[in-house]
Amino acid sequence: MTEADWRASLGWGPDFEAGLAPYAEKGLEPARVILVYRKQLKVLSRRGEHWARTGGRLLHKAESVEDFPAVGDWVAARVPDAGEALVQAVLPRRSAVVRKVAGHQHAPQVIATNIDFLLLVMGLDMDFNLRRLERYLTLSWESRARPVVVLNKADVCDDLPFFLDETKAIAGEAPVHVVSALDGSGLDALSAYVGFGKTTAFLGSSGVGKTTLVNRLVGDGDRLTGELKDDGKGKHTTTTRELVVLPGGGALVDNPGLREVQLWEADEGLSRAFDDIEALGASCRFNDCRHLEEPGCAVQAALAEGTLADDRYDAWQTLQRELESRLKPQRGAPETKRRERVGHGKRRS
Ligand SMILES: Nc1nc2c(ncn2[C@@H]2O[C@H](COP(=O)(O)OP(=O)(O)OP(=O)(O)O)[C@@H](O)[C@H]2O)c(=O)[nH]1
Ligand SMILES: [Mg+2]
Ligand SMILES: [Zn+2]
Repeated sequence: MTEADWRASLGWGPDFEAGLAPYAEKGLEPARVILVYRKQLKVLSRRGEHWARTGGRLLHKAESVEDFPAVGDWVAARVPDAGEALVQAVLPRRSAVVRKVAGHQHAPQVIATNIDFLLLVMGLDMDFNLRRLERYLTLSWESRARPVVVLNKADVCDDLPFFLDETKAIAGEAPVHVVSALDGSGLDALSAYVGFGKTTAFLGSSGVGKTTLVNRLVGDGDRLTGELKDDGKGKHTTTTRELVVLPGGGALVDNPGLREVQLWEADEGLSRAFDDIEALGASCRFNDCRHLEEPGCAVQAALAEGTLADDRYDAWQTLQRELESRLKPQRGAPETKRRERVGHGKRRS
């Protein structure tokens, strides 16, 4: 494989080329972060895997933990023949999946970057939860990766049409696939999201079958990605997030199950995940309508008519409030201002 083919197989493009240019002049080469373990990184260069550390300049320039290298990043690195590589810069990201760390108002966690497709895996068993899926979709749209909903464990579900309809009703533009990682049904459809030049990440609660799916898609039955931990009940739980390169090109990122998905920033994400409410909002009388009690609110009208489901609206409001309360710089003041503005917005022409 040529250097160019190697890069292309992992999704390299003109955007990264441009990002690398100033560093290439200094003799740095591109590498992709495949593992982050505390302060240590593992990167993949054309010449193989290397342990790496983050250069002081990068750490110094970083304004938040979001700027630190994360799994999936393309970086400019000095890669010696032996010993640790040194990561000097993170190249601008195509996408970044970021959530808020539970219990910390100001702590983002970058789950993975430069993801093309984010496979949101939900089990067609007790795991099924549309409100949680809405969170995942919001996070996905905000990340700029394209979400794909995967309903797994079709083999244990006795009413597939019902669950499929319910899911499609909230999935918006995201495609929905029903599969069974156990018996292999439906998996062919997922091959469109995996392979040469693509990076595909799997997100979902613990036990939904992410690792089983990854193994199926890698096509090597015994290959378990990441580090697996026996939880004592004979179950294997993924504990490490790792980017795995497929034999034919492309990369997969398996993830430990998320217990909670709290949103970090999701303005755009919320609009896209709730494109039905967004579309209705275009007909509200005021263009800054908050869809609460304003006169001429198309969202409230749809609720009254029953064309918009109450629980869908409630879910949107919950996420909206969650984001607002996080973004609020000081308690009190901004809320008052916003309330004053309600109903006094510009009238649509
Ligand atoms: N019935 C059924 N069981 C499945 C299917 N896919 C996975 N499982 C089982 O579900 C359990 C959990 O699967 P994993 O692949 O480890 O789940 P995971 O999402 O990687 O879980 P974490 O690593 O903890 O996040 C295992 O016992 C799998 O055999 C499926 O399609 N049908
Ligand atoms: Mg797993
Ligand atoms: Zn409105």
